[in-house]
Amino acid sequence: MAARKSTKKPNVSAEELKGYYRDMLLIRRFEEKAGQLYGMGLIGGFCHLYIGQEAVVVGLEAATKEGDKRITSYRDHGHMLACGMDPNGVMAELTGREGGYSKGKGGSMHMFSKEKHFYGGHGIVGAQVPLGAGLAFSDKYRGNDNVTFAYFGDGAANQGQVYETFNMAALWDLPVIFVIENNQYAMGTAQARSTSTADIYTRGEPFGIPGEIVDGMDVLAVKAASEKAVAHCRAGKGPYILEVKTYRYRGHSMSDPAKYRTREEVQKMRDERDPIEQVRDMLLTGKHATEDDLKAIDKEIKAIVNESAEFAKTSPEPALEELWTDIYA
Ligand SMILES: Cc1ncc(C[n+]2csc(CCOP(=O)(O)OP(=O)(O)O)c2C)c(N)n1
Ligand SMILES: [Mg+2]
Repeated sequence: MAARKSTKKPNVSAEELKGYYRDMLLIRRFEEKAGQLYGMGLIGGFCHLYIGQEAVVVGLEAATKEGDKRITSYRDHGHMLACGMDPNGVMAELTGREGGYSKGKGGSMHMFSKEKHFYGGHGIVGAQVPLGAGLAFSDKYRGNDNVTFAYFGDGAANQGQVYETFNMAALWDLPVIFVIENNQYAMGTAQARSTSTADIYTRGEPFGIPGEIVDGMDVLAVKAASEKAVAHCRAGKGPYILEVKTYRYRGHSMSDPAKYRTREEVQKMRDERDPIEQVRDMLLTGKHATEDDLKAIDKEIKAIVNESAEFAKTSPEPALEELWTDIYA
């Protein structure tokens, strides 16, 4: 991989580039705050942070329109923020409060937004993939040109249901983009120890599903790939696979001792490939923004994240009667 400092020219406007910087920074700072609240005991249960992977969702969302859908795994806070869900509602769900997206009853892995077409938040590895194809089926059935983004990890790519889904999606030309967020690890297992193929997207070939590898640390590369995949799906040509190579800086979850990789490996990625720093460099070296402009964005994000933490601490716990609502039986 190339070193971070590059002379690459953005093929987007300065405003767009600043927007991506802002959106990625929101996810980074939000996740750092969630990590702090977890450390303080204010968040319980599982909590999987997205730090390092921000360019994936921000780049993919850059090619979406109203009506498009997204569904993902338990590492989901970034996806929610990137599609425009309210940081207050997400953080308050993490702390299990009434103001959370699931009224405090779902937690980190179980949040949804009908308004933003965000369908969770799924703790069973790979389970969201067939559900994603189902969402795409509903749009095809209705005859609109909406696209569904079904995100899953490199580890999830070894689940059998993924290939049952590939078959149906290809057979019925479903408008679904399978996004493999390849962060190189599934819990403590490196890709090479669990996965027979080096490039996972090639597993779409037997089903006739086209795909490609994308540099997931480069938000503009992700955006370009997203535009291509979206155009393919909207044109009725069926599913598409994007294998986005990325990296998570933090442990698998908050309880990960991280003994399976070296500190140096993580530090090298941070120093040379950080997605936010890359855009920051591009903005400053290309004179698309000044240090002061970026400081103003940093300040705005800090205020949003602090407010979400305050809301998440002060929103009341759900009332006891809520035990009997939003349940099947
Ligand atoms: C069906 C199932 N098997 C195992 C687990 C335990 N588990 C949770 S996350 C995970 C690793 C998944 O890794 P990957 O798909 O690469 O996603 P990442 O955590 O890297 O985002 C495993 C094995 C589970 N939740 N569900
Ligand atoms: Mg992974």
